[in-house]
Amino acid sequence: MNNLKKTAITSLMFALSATICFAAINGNVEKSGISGDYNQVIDSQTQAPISRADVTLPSRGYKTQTDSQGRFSLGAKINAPTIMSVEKEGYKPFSLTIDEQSAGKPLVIGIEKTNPHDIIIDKELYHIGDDNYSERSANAADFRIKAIGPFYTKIFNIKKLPPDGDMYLIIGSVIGIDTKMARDMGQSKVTTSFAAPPQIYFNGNMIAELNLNGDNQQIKIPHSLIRIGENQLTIKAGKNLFQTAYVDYDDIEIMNLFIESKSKIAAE
Ligand SMILES: [Ca+2]
Repeated sequence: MNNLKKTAITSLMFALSATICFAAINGNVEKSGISGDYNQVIDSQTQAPISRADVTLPSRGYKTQTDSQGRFSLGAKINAPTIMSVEKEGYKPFSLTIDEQSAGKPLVIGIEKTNPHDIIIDKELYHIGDDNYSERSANAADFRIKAIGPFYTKIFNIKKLPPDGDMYLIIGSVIGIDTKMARDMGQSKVTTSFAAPPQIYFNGNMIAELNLNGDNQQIKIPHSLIRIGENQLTIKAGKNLFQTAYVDYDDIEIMNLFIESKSKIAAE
């Protein structure tokens, strides 16, 4: 139980750090003297512009590429939280939840090169749930992609353990969580009910509950659960705790699942 509490607090901290990070992204913006405002993708280490990166709004079916200066524009009007993805070979999958306000300003997005120990589990956007949701939910005003059902599961390979470090599951972006905490934080506008948090299972063991929406949520994977060879990740939607007549799963969208290894010294 104590662990769950800790996870909730950790999630909260990550949500807060995601907010700070987001502000930094916006704060990083430089204006072009010639062509006015534009969005740009850069290498987070060298600050060099990245050309031909794929920028997508998967739920809108929108896709573009950065130009030779790493610049791109979003062709869609954003009026509710929407997951934007940036993909480039050799770099970690990146996603960011944007809304009307953040999409209205130029974004400078720094992406990071992959490390040899990184394991990409899935780069697709998934809608988990039952397609029955309130318009006031903490999701895009309308989920455009059909739900895959109340859970997501995937088997993937781990070839070797990092020499000295812990493995973290990274969830690139998640929107639509309508827990009490999400409501209290102002993420969800649902006033009449709330849902149990989505649960994350690693090889059949629950390792975390997600109480908040946000980008780059990190969950430590207990060493004892990791196998060399096949491993299974499962994400189960939470249930609406106020619907007793039938089971109503909390509809969420989730994107970019991968595993990063971090040195123990750096993590503590
Ligand atoms: Ca539902």
